Amino acid sequence: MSIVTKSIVNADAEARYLSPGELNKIKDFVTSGEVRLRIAQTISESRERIIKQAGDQLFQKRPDVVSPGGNAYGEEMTATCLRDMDYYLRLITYGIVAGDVTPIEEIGLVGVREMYKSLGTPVEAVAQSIREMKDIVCSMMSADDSAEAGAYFDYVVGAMQ
Ligand SMILES: CCC1=C(C)/C(=C/C2=NC(=C\c3[nH]c(/C=C4\NC(=O)[C@H](C)[C@H]4CC)c(C)c3CCC(=O)O)/C(CCC(=O)O)=C2C)NC1=O
Repeated sequence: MSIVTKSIVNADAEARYLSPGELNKIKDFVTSGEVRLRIAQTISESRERIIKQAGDQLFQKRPDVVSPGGNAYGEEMTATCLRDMDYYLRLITYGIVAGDVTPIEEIGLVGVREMYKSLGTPVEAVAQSIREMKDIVCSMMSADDSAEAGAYFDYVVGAMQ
């Protein structure tokens, strides 16, 4: 739920007008809207390159995951690994557009550590892949935009630790 919908649901449950605090939060959300949409657009347009380059960086730093016995070893498993990176990058764009990490959390982070554990996927290497995507994304934009975007990547990394 966006901050707008959330505030309205809360206020209506108490049959009251939006409070000054709620209106201020909505104002921040609207003011930052243009920046957030620009970031989401940049990421969406460059998603293939971001994932490819971040994957190359990850496999250079963690050759074990693509070596025999590694979780992403073999063409099919490597493709599945890159697909997971694509999932997280997509969820991050949802968070950026919503100005809220809830969609990322609900779709991709609830029970994530247990899930990767059961798959034999080293979760810290998945977190590393998110860091690599962050570095590439941040190198594509201004310092202000990088700071805004970076927070959502950091959130995902934090949730995997
Ligand atoms: C949108 C929310 C969502 C997420 C997040 C998700 C993740 C997800 N990743 C999976 C597998 C996988 N995930 C990886 C990923 C990796 N292995 C590594 O060593 C690397 C570190 C890493 C890439 C960065 C691999 C290799 C598999 C296949 C594992 C296997 O089948 O043994 C699976 C098991 C089922 C399948 O293969 O599709 C799920 C459910 N699915 C979802 O619907």
